[in-house]
Amino acid sequence: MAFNKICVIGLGYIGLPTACMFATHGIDVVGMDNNPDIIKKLSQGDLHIFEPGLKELVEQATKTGHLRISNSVEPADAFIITVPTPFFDDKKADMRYVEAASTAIIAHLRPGNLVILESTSPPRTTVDRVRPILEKSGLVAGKDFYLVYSPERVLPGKILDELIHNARVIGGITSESAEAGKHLYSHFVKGQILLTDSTTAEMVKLMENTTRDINIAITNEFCRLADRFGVDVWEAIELANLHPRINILKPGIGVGGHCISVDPWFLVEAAPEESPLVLTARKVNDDQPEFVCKLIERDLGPLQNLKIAFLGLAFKPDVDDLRESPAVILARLLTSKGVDLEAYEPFKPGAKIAGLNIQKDLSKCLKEKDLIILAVGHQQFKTLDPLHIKSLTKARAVYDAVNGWDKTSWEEAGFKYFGMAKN
Ligand code: SAJ
Repeated sequence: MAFNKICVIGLGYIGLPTACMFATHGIDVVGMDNNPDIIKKLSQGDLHIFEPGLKELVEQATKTGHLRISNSVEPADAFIITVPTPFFDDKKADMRYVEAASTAIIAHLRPGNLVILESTSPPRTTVDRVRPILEKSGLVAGKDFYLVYSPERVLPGKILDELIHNARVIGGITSESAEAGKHLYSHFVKGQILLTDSTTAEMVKLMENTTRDINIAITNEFCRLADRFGVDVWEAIELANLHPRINILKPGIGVGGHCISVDPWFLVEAAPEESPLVLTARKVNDDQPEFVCKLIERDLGPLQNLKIAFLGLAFKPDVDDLRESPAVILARLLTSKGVDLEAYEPFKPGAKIAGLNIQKDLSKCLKEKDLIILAVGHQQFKTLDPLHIKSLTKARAVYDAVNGWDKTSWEEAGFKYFGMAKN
């Protein structure tokens, strides 16, 4: 089976790097997205997202002549669906993008084609939702064309390296489908390629992200307990982690992004009776911004009319993604308390978020303030020099919600330092 041309549907954080990987490994790739702004930007050589090394990779892929950007699906040997799977307000999976992408393939599907779903999806999506749509073509999945679920498992911030080196799970609806998937991904994947069925592969992905969510929930709960008992949670975690079988994660202001804060809901929706722990972890992590807001209020007194410089809006350090960001939720909570809050996000200075004041310039953001809150541990925030910051602001207090700053240095520079569950 030869894959001379593939069509990647959805050019976001996963689709764009994946399309480029194939193009730089000699396969003709049509990268398709139906967002005109994305198409326009990419066609001009600009990127709509930030990921280390991605701009260079897109340039490299474009130079090879193997990558073409388009606003429609085209006939190909393989189709890869990398569209978002968000949730609705009631936390039920919104599968409209996956269904639309599958529908767009129908007219182009030919015998011998391979269709791969990479988007994180509820269990049985491939067999129960994608398969019937594709079979409207008159072709039978597993007989006339191959159908695979292969989860993306790359970490934002390390996507390019992990795409190549992570183990890749390939779930076929038949073993021939899985083999076809293996054949395609072998073009660039250097990690192990492991074959299974599509529903197992869907579960693998959901289990990974749910485990991480639960591990973060317990550390956030430890943070609340440590605060209650006057314990420095960061010190306690460091000591506990010296145990050979313990690895407690870092507490924070909550869990965000488009993956870990979303995917566990797919299990809760599909089987609520079997997933009480998953649901509880979700609730703990979703409540964390509220908990942090209460701590700030307790430590700083009434917040009304306080002028705050709020550093960071991304869902985690050193990424530009603001989706489901707990920093945005915390900033909104503080604003709702009557705080005069101005936020600064270096990875998306031009971001516009309803109800939030966003300043494009760090110095201007710091200028006439009473308090500085460190909400995201971006490297460029962690390395700020307290003495230099002192010269830029009249604020003399900092609240470090992510244990990103050295208490002594800030105190020596003349700031009152408050840290979440930190002595
Ligand atoms: N977080 C903490 N404490 C920690 C680690 C993370 O509060 O110790 C928070 C982060 O600040 C962030 C959230 O959790 O708000 C998620 O961050 P993350 O770095 O744990 O994960 P993501 O969402 O960037 O990427 C995850 C990864 N999954 C796992 O590590 C199991 C990645 O491998 C997946 O490919 C990705 O989800 C995805 O696309 O599903």
